[in-house]
Amino acid sequence: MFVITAEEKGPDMPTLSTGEYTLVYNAFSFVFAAMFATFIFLVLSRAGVAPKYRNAVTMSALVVAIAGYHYFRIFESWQAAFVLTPGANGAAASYTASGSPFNDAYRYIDWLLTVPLLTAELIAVMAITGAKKTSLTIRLAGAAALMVALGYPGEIASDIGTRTIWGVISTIPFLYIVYELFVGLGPAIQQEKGNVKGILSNVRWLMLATWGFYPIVYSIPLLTGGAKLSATAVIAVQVGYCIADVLAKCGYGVIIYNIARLKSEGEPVTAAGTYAPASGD
Ligand SMILES: *C/C=C(C)/C=C/C=C(C)/C=C/C1=C(C)CCCC1(C)C
Repeated sequence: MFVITAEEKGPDMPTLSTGEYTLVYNAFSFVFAAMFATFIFLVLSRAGVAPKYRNAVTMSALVVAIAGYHYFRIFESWQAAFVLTPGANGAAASYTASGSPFNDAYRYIDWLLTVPLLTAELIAVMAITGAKKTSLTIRLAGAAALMVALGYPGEIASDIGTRTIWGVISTIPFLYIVYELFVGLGPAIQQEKGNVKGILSNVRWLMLATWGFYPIVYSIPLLTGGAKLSATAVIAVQVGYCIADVLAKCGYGVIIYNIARLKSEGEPVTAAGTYAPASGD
């Protein structure tokens, strides 16, 4: 027999109107579809880029596959966390907590895997090679994993003080990533040619804008009067993360693919019209 402690169970979910419940339900469903569709697109398009850029496209596909799986689990967890309860005396029905916890860990495990991959795919599509490439990848992916791990204790905490402290600590590796994107990657972006230079430069802004969205969403409970689990806070956090994930994973993945395709235009093509195999890169 398992005994579930209050700590493991987590705080109870608030009561939601059917409209509020359905909004989050539909958001999860939409994100699942977007991840699935992006995965198929990337897998089908991968052969259209030169072999040396295929790793970047593969990583994009892995990101949306991992996220799609987790969204499916999050979706199930959301359904299990609520029961439809008829309203008393003719009042509208509502969704009340079932007692089964809504599992926030799926999201963080997803980020732990996908966020380092997102940084690695940016480097994979750039003209950085050798030791420099390895060291940048390790530093950026390491900082990304650290940021996610440090945010988790705050996300599951039921008191605002704990949420604030871990949020602040997790912001340190986040700022380091921003620094590397804008300062560390600067020289490598300057070496790129034509269109690619402009797109890569813009990708950094896309990353800053979409990634910057997560700490804002994380802070919503701090702004809504400290009640972490008010209906408004729960809905805003879930829908907010959904929007950010579609932009930061699907949107970003398609842009990385486009960069790979543009850069492939300069690569040697065989008589059969396919790209020559990579020469030990
Ligand atoms: C696909 C998922 C992505 C790109 C997730 C990115 C997540 C972040 C940039 C999270 C950052 C956080 C902080 C900077 C402080 C508060 C805690 C976090 C983890 C939400």
